[in-house]
This record gives sequence, C-alpha cells and structure tokens, in this order.
Amino acid sequence: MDSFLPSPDCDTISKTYNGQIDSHLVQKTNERYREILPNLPRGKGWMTEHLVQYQGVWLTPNAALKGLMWVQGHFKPQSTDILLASFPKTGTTWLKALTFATINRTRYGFADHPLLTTVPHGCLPFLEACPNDLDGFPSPRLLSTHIPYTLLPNSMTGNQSCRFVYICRDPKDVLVSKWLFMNKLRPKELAPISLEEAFELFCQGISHYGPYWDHVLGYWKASLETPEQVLLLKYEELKEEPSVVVKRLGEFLGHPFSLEEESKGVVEEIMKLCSFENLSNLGVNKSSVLKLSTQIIVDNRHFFRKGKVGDGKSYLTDEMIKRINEITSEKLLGSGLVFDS
Ligand code: PAP
Repeated sequence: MDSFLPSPDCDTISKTYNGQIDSHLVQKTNERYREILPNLPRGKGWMTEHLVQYQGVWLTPNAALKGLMWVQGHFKPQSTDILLASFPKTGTTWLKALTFATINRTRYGFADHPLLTTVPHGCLPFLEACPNDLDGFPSPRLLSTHIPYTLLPNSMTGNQSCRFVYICRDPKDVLVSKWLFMNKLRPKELAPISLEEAFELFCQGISHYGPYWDHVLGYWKASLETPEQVLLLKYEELKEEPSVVVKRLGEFLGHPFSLEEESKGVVEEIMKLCSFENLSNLGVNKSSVLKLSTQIIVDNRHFFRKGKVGDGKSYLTDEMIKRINEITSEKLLGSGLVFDS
C-alpha cells in the first residue's frame, strides 16, 4: 500500500534540483531553465503572478516548467505505465479515484479502502512533481500528468509505449471551475482575478497548460491514431453513464470486469466509492490538506465543489457563452470531437 502513496507534492522537484538524485543532470536542467526563463513570453497568471509560454503551452514559471523540462529530458517511461492525463479542472480527481479503485479492486476491500482516508490526488504520483522518485515503483505504475500530449517525449507516446486515459470537459465548466479554484489559491497580496479577466485569458489560451482546446485536441487525435494506447473520456459521459465508462476503463487497462464481478455489483461499488457525494463527505476530504509545493497547500475540500454538468453557464453572460461556444466550434471543426452544450 505505501508504495502507492508517495508524496505527490512538488518538493520532490526541489529534492531533484538540490542534487540528491543525479547532480549532473540536475545542474544541466537548472542551467537550461535559467537560460530560457528570461526569454519566454509572459502572460497574467491565475494563481501565480505570471505564466510563461514554453513550446506553445502556458505554465507556471517554476514547478510546472521545471517539471515539464525534467520529464522531457530525463523521465524513463515503462511500457506498462498508465498515465491519467488531463487539463486542470476537467475531472482529474474523479478519474484518479475511479482508476485507482478499478485497478486495485482485488487488493482492497470497499469498507476499508485507501480512498476513504486519502484524497485521490494522494493515491498516485503526479509525474511532473516527482519524475525521479518513480524508479522503484512496482509496475504497472499509475501516474498522473497535465502535460499536453504533443509535448511528451517520444519515448512516452506511440505504439508499444505508455497508456493514457485522458479526461476532458465542456470548456465553460472548466473555465468557471478553474477561476473559482485558482482564486482560492491566489496569494493574498495579489488582487483576486475577476471572471471577466479569467474569461479573456482563457479564450486567449492563457491559463495553466492552455490553450485548453489544443490540449484536448492533442489527446483526441492520439486516441484516434492509437486507440489501444489512448482512451479519451468526457466528464459529461461519465456523469451520464458511469457504469458504462467504468467498464470501458477496466477493459482498456487490461482489467476487464468479469461476469461474476458484474453480478456481484463490483462496478456499482466502485461508482459509489468514487461518487462526488461519497468523496466530498469524507472526513479527509472535508478537513485535510494537500501540499502541492512549499508555498501551495490546498484544502482537500476545494477539489470538490459542485460536480455538476453545465454549472459554468450560470456564471457566464449570454455573450460569454456565445463567444466561448464559437471558439470551441472553430477550434474543434473537422476533428470529430464535440461538446454538446
Ligand atoms: P484538479 O485539476 O484540481 O485536480 P479536477 O478534479 O480536474 O481538478 O476538477 C475539479 C472538478 O471536478 C470540480 O468541478 P466543479 O468546480 O464544476 O464542481 C469538482 O467538483 C469535480 N469533481 C471532483 N470530484 C468529483 C467526483 N467524484 N465526481 C464528479 N465530479 C467531481
């Protein structure tokens, strides 16, 4: 069990950069980081003061950029790795819970399951935060990432490489969820970011790991090209037919539910355990915290807000809805991917 619960906090990055793992590589990455940082385009940050644009994606200048550079340069993937990939606020927490429960369903009982005492983010490592602490992990390693598919090193993509489960969500719900969440994490000395401002930035693609549409399209195309390696799920379809999606997830991961399991209600047990109602009411998710970095500590309860489809629209004006829908149609045109609302 313990091996499944490494600290997912970004301090491990500092450990890396302090040279405890491979001082030569650390030094090289640090030098490269210091060299490129001043020349990167800057945009307004949601949680931090600024974001920087690196290889077309907007990142926090410290942990996210360093994490990406480290993964690109030095991560050693294994063909059995399972990556849960997402753009922030699209359903990551739920996907982590469902996948962790699905692949470990014969290992843990539902009455004393780790998810009852650990926030889903604490059940598996975040790749960008601890890429070096993963070597001793038993396979298959279950990891999570926010890195866009197109920026992953070749060693991680394509046939015979890692498998990815990607979750995406209607951009209006993502924007609003992200705006509310980021303002909670925004340091007190920075004025809160208004919805109008967040909307403009989001539409311009300036948000962590944005542009959102590029992020989604990268994984969508990969799911079409290599369906055995990349499974794309929508938050909305999970809401509508969770049991169908959980069964698909089990099959994709090579852990299909047997008829016996189905008749015993194992799929339903997993859905119940991972439901918004259950997780959001657990003591650990009501009152404990998750340390994302030395500066950023998040109350677990912030990962569980409403968990509804379409809630974003109640915050946005008609013009905002029209504009974001137009951008979405334009960006996804011809891709075959649609968001219905
Ligand atoms: P993260 O990027 O901080 O990990 P992520 O989990 O991707 O966030 O998304 C959070 C959203 O998922 C929240 O949506 P909301 O703001 O619109 O409410 C959160 O409420 C929702 N969520 C979290 N857990 C669940 C769950 N078990 N079932 C359904 N939705 C959930």
